[in-house]
Amino acid sequence: MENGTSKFFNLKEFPHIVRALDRNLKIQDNVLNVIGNTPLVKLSKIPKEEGIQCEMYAKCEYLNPGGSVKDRIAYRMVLDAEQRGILIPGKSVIIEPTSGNTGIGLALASAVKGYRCIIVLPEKMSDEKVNTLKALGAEIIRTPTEAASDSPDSNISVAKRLSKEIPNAVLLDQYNNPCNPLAHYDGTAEEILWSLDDNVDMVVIGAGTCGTVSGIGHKIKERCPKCVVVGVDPHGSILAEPEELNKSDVQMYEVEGIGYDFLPRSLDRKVIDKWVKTEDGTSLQMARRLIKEEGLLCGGSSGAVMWAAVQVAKNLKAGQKCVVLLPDNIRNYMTKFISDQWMETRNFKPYPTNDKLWWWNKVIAENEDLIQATASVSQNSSISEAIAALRESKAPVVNIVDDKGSLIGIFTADNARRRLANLAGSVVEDLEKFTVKKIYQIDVSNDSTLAAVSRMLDITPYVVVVKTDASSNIQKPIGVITSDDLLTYITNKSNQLNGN
Ligand code: P1T
Repeated sequence: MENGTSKFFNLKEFPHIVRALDRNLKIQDNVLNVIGNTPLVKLSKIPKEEGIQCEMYAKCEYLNPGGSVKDRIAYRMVLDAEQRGILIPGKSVIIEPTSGNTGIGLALASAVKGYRCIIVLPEKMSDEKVNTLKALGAEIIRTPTEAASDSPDSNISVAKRLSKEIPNAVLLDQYNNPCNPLAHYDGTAEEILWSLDDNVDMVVIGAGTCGTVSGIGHKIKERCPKCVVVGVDPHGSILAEPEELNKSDVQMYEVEGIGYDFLPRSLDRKVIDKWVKTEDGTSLQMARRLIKEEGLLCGGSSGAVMWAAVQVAKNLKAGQKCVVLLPDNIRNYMTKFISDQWMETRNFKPYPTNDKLWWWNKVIAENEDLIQATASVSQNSSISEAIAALRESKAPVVNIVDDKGSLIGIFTADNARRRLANLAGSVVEDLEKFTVKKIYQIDVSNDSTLAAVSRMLDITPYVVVVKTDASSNIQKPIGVITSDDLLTYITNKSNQLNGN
């Protein structure tokens, strides 16, 4: 320090690493200009650990400005509709059903170009996507995850209905719009072929609308016919072929963006040589490995694609080239698979061990005094009845049960207030709309430990306790545990152990 100011480095003294500037434009007109031209990055650790002989490359679509591969099709659909006079800046309203990323791409284009933008997405999709959309100025409508695509409550049906009701609305419709596969036929595929001098042996691509895999597949078949095109589809979806592959008990999967319950027009199974079915646990574990071992800050479907690629690339020889497309960014999942607790509470990762805490491995019994008793109401009850039950029981949740007494969800004051505040109209007396179905719960019939409860309480205010009857499969609600309950239990028992 001299005279109160720090002495800055003499930058000239240091060795310099100057990379060639190979970008063609020094200044971009707007951020939409930088969509595409994503890097192809060689993978090193994972292929080696998995005993893969061939070279593997990641097409880093997550580096697009909106954070996903879907920026490409969003911008392409907007440009096309503008050229055809369907979209008029300052006048038209863009409405789109999406799992979020196409929505972010459209909201990005809308922000730059001046459109009102309404995005309809299922509840399953992350709050991080919703917050990004809101920050971009989009309006959000959420639909039930379990609604089948052809039901009136699905995001696709709601978006269609709104596009008829709202003046000047335009539904670009990624499922039926040729610009979706075209963006990849003209863009993504050309880039991959350019990077590898038209010499690719395998491409592995996640399937949602299937625009990416069909568009790339078509161009690859023309220019590099030896290349094997692999589609990646989660269990619980019906996109894969042969159809037997799609037989599954899976009702809901966590990985966002891939899989559907119908065949979109933007799917051309002809150009897909092989399908791999994936599951949540291994997909999300692989996404975490891509981040931790390769430094690629990608999302969950990237993990599914990489897991599938590891299975099929085992058949390729040294010197052959396999491209894995990573669709979206870590940002969409900061409170989901990036969180250890989120992974643990879904059995995708073991709970951490802790030998220093006497209570950590304690198994919870049904009659444990740390469980607060809760009241139950039938799913046919009114909101007023649920509120009355909440008041009377003094526990923070009321169980909502079916005719057989099996738990289907919970009612909480916090959630009810939030939903009321978000309702456009007057108070709705329909308990279904106020039922929280995504709940953190432990089952006393499964030897659940206090470690599980403690880790869950890191990410939720209450853990619901249930007991499953092995023969009837009925989930009987037992009660609830809060941080307060756990803390009181631990301190009381610790005092007893210490003889106080
Ligand atoms: O739609 P498709 O080109 O098949 O891309 C599949 C895909 C894979 N991974 C993620 C994270 C995605 O978001 C998607 C597709 N997303 C949408 C369909 C959407 O509306 O955002």
